[in-house]
Amino acid sequence: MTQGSAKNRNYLVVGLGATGLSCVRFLRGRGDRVLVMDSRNEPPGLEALKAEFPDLSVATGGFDREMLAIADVLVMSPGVPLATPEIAAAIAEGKIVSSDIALFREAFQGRLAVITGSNAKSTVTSWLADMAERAGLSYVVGGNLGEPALNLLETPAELAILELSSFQLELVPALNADVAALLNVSADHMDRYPDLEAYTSAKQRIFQGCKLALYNRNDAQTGPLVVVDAMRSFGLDAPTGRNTGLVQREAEQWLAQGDELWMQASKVSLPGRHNLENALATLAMAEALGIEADAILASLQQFKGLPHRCELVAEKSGIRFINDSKGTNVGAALAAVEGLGRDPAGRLLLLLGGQSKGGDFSPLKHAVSDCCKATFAYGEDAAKIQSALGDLVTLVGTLEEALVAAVAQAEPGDTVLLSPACASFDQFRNFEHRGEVFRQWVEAWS
Ligand code: UMA
Ligand code: ADP
Repeated sequence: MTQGSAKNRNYLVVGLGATGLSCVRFLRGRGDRVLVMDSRNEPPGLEALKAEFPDLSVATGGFDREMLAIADVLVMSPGVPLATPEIAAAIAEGKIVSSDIALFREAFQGRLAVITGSNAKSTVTSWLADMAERAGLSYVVGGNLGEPALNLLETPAELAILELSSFQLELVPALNADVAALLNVSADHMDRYPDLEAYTSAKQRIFQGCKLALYNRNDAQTGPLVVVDAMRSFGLDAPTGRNTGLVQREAEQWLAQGDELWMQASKVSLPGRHNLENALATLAMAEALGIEADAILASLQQFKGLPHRCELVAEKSGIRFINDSKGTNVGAALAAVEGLGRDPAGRLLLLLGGQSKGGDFSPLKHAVSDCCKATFAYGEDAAKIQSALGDLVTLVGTLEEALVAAVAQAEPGDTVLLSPACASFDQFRNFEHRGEVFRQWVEAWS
C-alpha cells in the first residue's frame, strides 16, 4: 500500500460521504486528477460537490467498472469494505489503495496523537483535546470523531489528535505517530469482519512506526504486536514504571503514574469506573506529549464529557436517568453497567435493544445479574438479547415501552440506564436521535 502525489495519476475517490468530500477538496486543491464514485443512487454530498466542482466526473448507483479501470489510486471511504467484489478485483489488478488518513499523514508536519479502541475513543480523544486547549497548544482534533482529518489541514497546528476506527486503520500504512493508544478490544462491527481476530488486526495497525504505544494492561488484545520504540500501559490496578493506574493511600484511591500521585480518583469529573480508565489513558497520553501538569489536572476535574455517553439527563422522584445511547456494542454496555451499577449493586434498570451488528450478548449476563434490578429489551434484536440473557430480560416493543416498564418498577435511589449494546438504525436515525428520544421522554415524565 503506497500513497504519494505523483502527477499524472488518476485518483478515484470511492464513497461520497464526509470523507469523500474532504478527499476531493484536498486532491483538487493540490492539482490532482480526481474521479468520484458511490454505490448509492443519491449519496449525501452530491449536490454540494456538483456545485463546487461542476466539471468533476461522478458515477453513482454502483461501482463503475470504467472508472475503476482508469484509476491508478483508490482513495477509499471507511464505510466501503475493501472486500467489496469490484474493489477487491481492482486491488488484485494492482491499483494502489489510499485514504483520507493516509493522505493526512503525508501532509501533516506536526506531532500526531492517535486513538483507537472498540469503546471510549471519542471520550479519550475529546478529553486529550480539552487538555491541549487548557494548555494553550495549537492543536486540531477530528477523524472518526466527526471532522474528516483532511479538513483539519486548513488550520495550522502543532499537534493533531485523531480518533481512528478499525475501518480507517485498514486503509493506512505506518502512521508513525508520536503517541498511539489502543484502549480496549471487544466485538464490534462483526457484520463487516470475518472474526474478532481480523477486527483486532485492523486496530493493531495504529501502532505501526509509533514512538510511544499506550495499551490497556488488563486487555491482552491491546498490547502492541509490532515492534515499537517504547510502550506504556494504563489500568485500574497499581502502576509500575511510567505506567498509569490507581493507587490506594489510606482511605483514598489516587490516579498515579508509577510512584507519582496525580489526583484523588474521587475528583475525576466523569462518572463510573470505566471513566477512571479513560482518565488514566488520557493522562498517560497528555503526559507523554508534554502537556503541562496544571492543564491536565484541571481537565481531569472539569472535563464535561460528551453527550450520550453515560450522561445524567435528570433526577426525578429520586430516580436517576442516564443516557448512554453511544453504548452501541456489548463491550460498551458492559462497561456502563459495571462502571455505574456495582456500588450499590442491584439498583439499575437497564434498557437494551436495537440492531445487534452480529454481536454476542452473553458477556453481559453476569453483570446484568449482579447489578440490575430489571432489564428490558426492545427493537429488532430483542429476542436475540433474551435468548442470551434468558429470564433476566423482559421483552417490549420500543424504547418508549421499555421506559414505561422501567419506571413502573423504579424506586427512589434507582437508576434507569439506556446503554443499548446495539446500533439504533431499526427505530432511529442514529444514536444521537435515540438519546434525544430518551431525553424527551424523561423530560415529559412526571
Ligand atoms: N456507503 C455506500 N456506498 C458508498 C459509500 C458509502 O453504501 O459508495 C455507505 C457505507 O457503507 C456507510 C455510509 O455509506 O454505511 C457512510 O460511509 P462513508 O464512508 O461515506 O462515511 P463518511 O460520511 O465519510 O463518515 C466517515 C465515518 N463513517 C464510517 O466509517 C461508516 C464517520 O464515522 C466519520 O466520522 C467520518 O468518516 C469522518 O472521519 C462514523 C461511524 O459510524 C461516526 N464510524 C464507525 C464507528 O464509530 O463505529 C466506524
Ligand atoms: P467510541 O468513540 O469508541 O464509540 P465513546 O467515548 O463515544 O467511544 O463511548 C462509547 C461508549 O463506550 C460509552 O457510551 C460507554 O458505554 C462505553 N465506554 C466508555 N468508556 C469505556 C471504557 N473505558 N471501556 C469500555 N467501554 C467504555
